[in-house]
Amino acid sequence: MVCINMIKSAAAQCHSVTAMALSTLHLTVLCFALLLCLIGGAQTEVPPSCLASAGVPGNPGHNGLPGRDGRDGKDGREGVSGSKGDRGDPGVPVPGLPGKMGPAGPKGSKGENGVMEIPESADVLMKSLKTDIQTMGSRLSTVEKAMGFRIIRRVGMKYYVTEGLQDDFDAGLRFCRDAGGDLVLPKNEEENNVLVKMLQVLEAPIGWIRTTDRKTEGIFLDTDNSTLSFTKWKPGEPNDHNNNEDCSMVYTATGLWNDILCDRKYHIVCEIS
Ligand code: MFU
Ligand code: CA
Ligand code: CA
Repeated sequence: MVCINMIKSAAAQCHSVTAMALSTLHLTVLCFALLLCLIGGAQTEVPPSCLASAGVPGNPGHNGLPGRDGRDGKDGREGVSGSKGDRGDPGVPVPGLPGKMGPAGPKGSKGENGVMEIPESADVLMKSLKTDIQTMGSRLSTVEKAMGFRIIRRVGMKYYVTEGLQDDFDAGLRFCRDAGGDLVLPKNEEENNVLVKMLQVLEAPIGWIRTTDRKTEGIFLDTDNSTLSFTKWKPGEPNDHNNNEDCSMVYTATGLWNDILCDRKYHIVCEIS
């Protein structure tokens, strides 16, 4: 479009300034512009008679739009080496995998026939463990028997137990043996005191103890006929009152013992050990 306007302007000037003497420079510029327009395919109506006239150059056009971004430049030169880094944390030692198994060595000579034997220390340990297990089993059995009673007191390695029942001496013996124990027979002061306290709980003034002179009058023994290692007879007892007292009891009030008729009915306390 600029080109066409330029030629039109040149043509207009042709008619008015044909007679004017044009400088050689003007003529050259005009013809060059016209030639460029014709090469670009522009449709013009340039008069054939005006090819020689030249116009005045127009004003510069406006700035064009910014071009597209160029391509990336070449890589720069390699930089200077950085300073040495800090020492790393200590590594965690991890054992390596085992190596491959080596080739089999030569076959050894036949050894002597051995004896199947557990090392001394293991043998001693086994015996100790068996003893411990037997002891625990025995203690557990004792505790389980005692647990069948309403009132239970431990004294040393024994349990004194009672259901608070009253009966004659022989019924008392059976009752306690049926429960896996025996009618009580204190073997020391501590046991005698525990028996007294249990009778107090039962509010019983008297309780049976397991000793008689049925075998030999005047000689009080355990029911297995063994002699007594501990006694606590009330002064003057046993007296075999009316020549008819072969069984024994303890007074709750004093803890002292007395021989008495075997068919009396007193509180029964058993011992389990
Ligand atoms: C004492 C005791 C007897 C009985 C009697 C009533 O004899 O030794 O065992 O208890 O009293 C006098
Ligand atoms: Ca007697
Ligand atoms: Ca008596």
